[in-house]
Amino acid sequence: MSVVDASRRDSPAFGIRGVVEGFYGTPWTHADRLEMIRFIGARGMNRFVYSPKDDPFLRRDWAQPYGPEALADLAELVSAGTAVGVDLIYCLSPGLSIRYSDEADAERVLDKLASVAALGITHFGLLVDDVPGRLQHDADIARYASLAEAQATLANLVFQGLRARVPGASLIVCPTDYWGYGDEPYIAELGQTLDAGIALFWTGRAICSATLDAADAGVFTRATGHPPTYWDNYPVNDVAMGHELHVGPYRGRSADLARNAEGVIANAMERFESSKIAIATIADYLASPAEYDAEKSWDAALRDVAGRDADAYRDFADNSRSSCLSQLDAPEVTFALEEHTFGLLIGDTDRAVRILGPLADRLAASARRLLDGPVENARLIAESRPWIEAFAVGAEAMQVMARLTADGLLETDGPRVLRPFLDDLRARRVRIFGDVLDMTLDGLCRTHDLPHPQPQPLTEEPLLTQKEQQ
Ligand code: 14T
Repeated sequence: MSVVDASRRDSPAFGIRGVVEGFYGTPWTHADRLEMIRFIGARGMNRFVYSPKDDPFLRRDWAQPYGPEALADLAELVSAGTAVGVDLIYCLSPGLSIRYSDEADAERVLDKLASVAALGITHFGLLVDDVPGRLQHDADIARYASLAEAQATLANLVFQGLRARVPGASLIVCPTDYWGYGDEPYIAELGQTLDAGIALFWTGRAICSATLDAADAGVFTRATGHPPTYWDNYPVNDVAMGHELHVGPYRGRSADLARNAEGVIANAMERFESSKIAIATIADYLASPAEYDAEKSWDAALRDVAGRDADAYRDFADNSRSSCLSQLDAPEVTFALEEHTFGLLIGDTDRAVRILGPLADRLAASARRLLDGPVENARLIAESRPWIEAFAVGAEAMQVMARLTADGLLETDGPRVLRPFLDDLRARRVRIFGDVLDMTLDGLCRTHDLPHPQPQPLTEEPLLTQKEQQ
């Protein structure tokens, strides 16, 4: 038996592998959903979790019945999924207003789920994430000792009702506290009270977890009695992450995670086309965690999604790696800038520009290619445009840095010439090049002989006026 086979046996692939439309923002279109189902099905994933946060029929107006058009759309998602091996998990989020103690409310949940079960859906989710962490209705406070007890009671009732109505139905619950060590009192009580057949979502140590591993999954499993299904908040970039574009590869998930976890569902970005890059790498990891090579998978994903612009897009995306998953935000530029700084410090101008000069030229050319087109995946570039435009500014700043350095003018002209680039980059409010370019430019814009940074005139004019006044 080969080494690969042995490692596969030790770290089995995941049973549940999918994507969730679970971001805050404008929901994807129906056409997008169809396309995503086909995209992930072609890559071996088997679940599409339907949970757009801003769809009123799922959250605010959860009890409201669907009209015929919405039902027809859902039916089409189901059949598209069936064709490619992807099952839909339909999720309802009644937590904002539901009375856990009210059996009529439980019936309303069941009626809503039954209305989509009629379309062939058999997997369901009951999501109570991002709702108040305490009971609010007086009747609930009187009836239950804890939020966990109230939610588990409702989920068990719904699960039994589903089983009676839909043969082979499954239910997964997303808890209110959905991240942490996995053995906190709330999640432990919820898990222990839930019917053993109900699955649980969990995002790991944090809302967006840097790592997921089998040891943590084991803690969760022991405390709750249910192995976690990870709701992995990558590549999603909503709420406070809107300035980052998550187009880097999947990282930090251990090769043996499947030992103690049911599976992984990746939360996507509202930016649909851009999400495909990370999702393609996630599909590779989930199919074979032990063999997953993040950079190799990423290269293939970039070719898949960006087509013949993959090299140019890679130059851009290599500088847009900032996320909770990534230690290095911009590896190649970081190296070049470190060399530049070191060359300056040891008085070796040639060394200072040797890496930076050609790299800056290459990145600037890639930026122009992506911005000026024509490009193969126009939607990808349109979604990424604010970040690519900032990338172009940064690449040009590095070209200017290299030229000033080569001409021996960096110290005298640097502050004046580079300051507008730094201000421009900061004003764009998108994260690109991590911190490294900002810090380098900031350092070069400070004049060393002055103890305090001097306010910079916006134009030459006030300066002339000052001189004239003297
Ligand atoms: F369901 C949960 F597992 C979960 O992660 N819920 C949301 C999710 O839909 C959202 O996309 C994600 C990333 O921002 O985080 C959860 O939502 C939040 C997280 C916050 F920190 C909403 C508000 C927050 F302050």
